Amino acid sequence: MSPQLRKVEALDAGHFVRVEWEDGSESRYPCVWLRDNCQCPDCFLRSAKARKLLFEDLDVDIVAKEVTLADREKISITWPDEHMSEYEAEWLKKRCFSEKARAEMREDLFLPECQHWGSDLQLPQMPFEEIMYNDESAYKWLCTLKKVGIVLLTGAATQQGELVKLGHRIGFLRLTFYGPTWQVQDKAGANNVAYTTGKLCFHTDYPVLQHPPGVQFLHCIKQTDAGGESEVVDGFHVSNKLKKQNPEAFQILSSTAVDYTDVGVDYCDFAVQCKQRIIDVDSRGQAVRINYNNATRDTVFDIPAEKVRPFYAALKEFNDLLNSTEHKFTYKLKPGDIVTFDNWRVLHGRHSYPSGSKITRHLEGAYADWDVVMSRLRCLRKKVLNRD
Ligand code: OGA
Ligand code: NM2
Ligand code: ZN
Ligand code: ZN
Repeated sequence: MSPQLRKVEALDAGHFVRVEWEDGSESRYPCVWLRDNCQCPDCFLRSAKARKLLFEDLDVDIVAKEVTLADREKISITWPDEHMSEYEAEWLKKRCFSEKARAEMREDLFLPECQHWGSDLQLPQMPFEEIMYNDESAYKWLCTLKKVGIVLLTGAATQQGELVKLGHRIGFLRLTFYGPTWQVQDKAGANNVAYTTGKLCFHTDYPVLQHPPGVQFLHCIKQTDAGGESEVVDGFHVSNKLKKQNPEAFQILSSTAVDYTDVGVDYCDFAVQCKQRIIDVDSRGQAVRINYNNATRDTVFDIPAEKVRPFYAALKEFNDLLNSTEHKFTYKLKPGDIVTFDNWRVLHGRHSYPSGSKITRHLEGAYADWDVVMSRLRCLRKKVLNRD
């Protein structure tokens, strides 16, 4: 049932419109915002769900000339130039400016809920088949990926190409200099430390890119008997721990711009450089992205010499916390497994494995952007919950 209106009035010399709802609650809307968001065909292009009104044509001091309750489900406003706007109750209710309504809308749009974990992680698992063909399952996969940061998909074929299919399922994959998908295996003259049999300590992929891939997929095609285990750790959880345990180290890692470099040839030749803070924080100091790959951290370090040792000390603290048994979770991929994880949050590593003349281990990898993944999540939600 759509919310019902009881009353509407102009306030503050016409700068605000106040509506009263059937349940006695009220909402206040600034007139400049109402005029800006007029839904008439002159102001709004319905087919694109986008504003036609030019900002040049918006009077930011506008006041309502007349406000009326058209019926219980609509208000109308006449503006000083006689332009008329109508707003539906349901549309208004969703856009209420109260703290509570805005928090609800924020949650709906961005699913900010984040469940932290340590070595107690119950690695969420779903059959690959199911998420490929069932929308409810795919929706659940992406919700869990957002909330927990990692989901293991099982039962994929043990050949290349499954990640391209997964890419089509969400929309499209993120192309990088390592190709549309890439083969993690021991390579002669490896152009990346990942393409050796060596241990990879906890890292996020590709901090050398200004906008590192938000989501990573690793599909196990072949797994070695000895070694090659995977490790993951919740970078947001560990960042919180660091902030409590050593606020100064946290401050250093969340403010120092670290140089990253990646030079070589793969999909095409490349010479990438970037500065990133190892712990990216939002305006409230909450970690929102970890940018840490020790292999691609540049030898060039563009900070004053006296700040170098304190930086290393801070990074050592963080690295130690990442590796504490309390925080890390170890598992081993089986052929047909696809681990999908939040590359902005979850750091991953792998144990070394014996090298030899034969390829004993092969993962296919791919990236996606969070924009694409969240877009698919919202579209699936609309489909499975039958709503907008
Ligand atoms: C990588 C990586 C993990 C593995 O290729 O960046 O982290 O298990 N690989 O080989
Ligand atoms: N690979 C796996 O930051 C990085 O270099 C991560 C990327 C080679 C595509 C590794
Ligand atoms: Zn209009
Ligand atoms: Zn990696």
